[in-house]
This record gives sequence, structure tokens and C-alpha cells, in this order.
Amino acid sequence: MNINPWLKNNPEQYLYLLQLELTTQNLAMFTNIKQVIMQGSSSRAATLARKLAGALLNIDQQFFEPVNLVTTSNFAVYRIGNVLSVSHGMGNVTIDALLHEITKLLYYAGNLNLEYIRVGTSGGIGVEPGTVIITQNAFMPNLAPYYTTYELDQQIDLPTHMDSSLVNRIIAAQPAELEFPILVGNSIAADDFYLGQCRYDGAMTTRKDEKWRTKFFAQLDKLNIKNFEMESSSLAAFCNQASIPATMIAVTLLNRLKGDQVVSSATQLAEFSDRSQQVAINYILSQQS
Ligand code: R2B
Ligand code: URA
Repeated sequence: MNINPWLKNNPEQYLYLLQLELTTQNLAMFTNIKQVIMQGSSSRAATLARKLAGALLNIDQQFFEPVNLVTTSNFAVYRIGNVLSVSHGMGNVTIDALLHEITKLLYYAGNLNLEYIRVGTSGGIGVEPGTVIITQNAFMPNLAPYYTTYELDQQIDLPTHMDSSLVNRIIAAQPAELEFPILVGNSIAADDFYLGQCRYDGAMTTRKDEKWRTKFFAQLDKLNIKNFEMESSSLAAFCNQASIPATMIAVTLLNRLKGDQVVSSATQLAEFSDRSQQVAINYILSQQS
């Protein structure tokens, strides 16, 4: 892990965004972590924690309630064996804040070899809804292959490739009889769900017509871009700077070439969400020694 050297001489006592005191007792809860699995919502992070308790520790999920290790209502953090299941909220801005704090926490707790995986949902481009995409490269909405951010007035462009050996290990960990399609591709991280992804059903009107959008979507195939979501570019940019292997496992909820609205039933959506979690669990199980 590559961490800000400033932290070595200025140790902190409190992580403001996680609302966590950095006491010896609290830090002890975060030693020996191998993977951090990040999902948008805190309830999905809790669901994954329950599944991991069953898969890794053989605990009957019926009798297990995961304990949230932080007190903030913005994020949740659960530990199961050597895995953290955390929530990151929605969008590059919130995941970036989480990444800073969770990385500092894990560094202070003595973890140097970590992997970060975002497990989520996305809007597919030309793929059957329910397909799981493992991201190789994250793109900006203007198809730039880097993440543009700002340090006050300075524009910074950061590389957004994911860790290819982590991607390969995740694919290799999947059983041959997986009951849904899974593929490696690239992703666009948009700044919002509506206009940022050129949806026509937002509260405000897009500036682009359907003809223009169809032409734009057609270009995506050439770049092997398979889905839209809202966090992959800052995840990749952060992890490239920090030298933490990272990728994203995201199920597609709809095919954006066929529409804008997510129309699947609640049961179908829950089943889709289970798919990306199952891919992550298969990988985590393959890494237990
Ligand atoms: C995918 O789904 C969320 C929006 O519904 C967002 O966090 C994302 O990246
Ligand atoms: N998440 C997104 O960001 N876009 C979609 O279309 C679906 C989920």
C-alpha cells in the first residue's frame, strides 16, 4: 500500500467521516484484513456480511446479526473473518470519502496487503439484463480513459485501469455451472443517474436527442464498454495511487439500448443483486488458505 507519508508524523485520534475513535481497542477490530467489499447501500453490505458468515464461518444466517463497527449513519462497516463488507453511498464523491477513511483506518491497524472490490448494480449497454460485468477499465462519460478531479484550482487526470490479475482471479474462481452470464469489460462512471447517463425520464430535459444518443451508444461497443454506473473511475484512480489492487463486479439491471427505466420486479432485482454478491463470495472463498 502506498500511503501519504504525512500520516506517519501526524497520527490521528479520530476518523471524522466514519465517526470512529482510533483507540488500540478499536484498531484491533481491523487487523488482518485481506479484502474490502464495497456496496452502495448499508443494507446490501449487511446482507453480504450474513452470507459471508455462512460461507466462510459456517454460521447459520438465521442466528447471525452482523454488528456495524462504525457509528456514522453515512456508512456501515461489517467484519466477517478477514473480509470487511462496507457501504459507500452513491457516486464518485461519496466513495472517494469512504476510500480515504477506510484506507487510513486499515493502515493504522497495520494492514499492508489489501484488495478492494466494489460489488454493485449498473445499466448494461447491449447486454442481457442480469449479466455480471467485471471491470477492466473505467471511463469518464466523455470516453476519456482517466478520472478528472480537482485539487482546488488544479485539474488532475488519474489512470483508471483496474487490476488485471485480480480480474483474472475473480473469473478463475467462478464455477463452470454459473447460472448467469459473466464477462470482463469496461465501464463508464457517470456523475449522476439521469442526465449524466443521458436518460430521457429525469426531472430535467437532456440536451441530446435520440439520434445523437444512438450514435454515441454505438461507439461504446468499440471500446468494449458494457455498463454505466457512478463510482468505478474514482475507485480505480484512488487504488492506482494507493497501489491497492481493485476492480468492480456489477450486475446489469437493464439494457440501455432498449430503454431508460428499471422495470424488473423487486424479486428479480434482488436476484440480480445476489448475482454480483455470489461472484464476490466465490472469489473470497477461493482466496481462503
Ligand atoms: C449503480 O447504482 C447506483 C444508482 O442506482 C449507483 O451507486 C451506481 O453506481
Ligand atoms: N446504476 C446506474 O448508475 N445506472 C443504471 O442504469 C442502473 C444502475
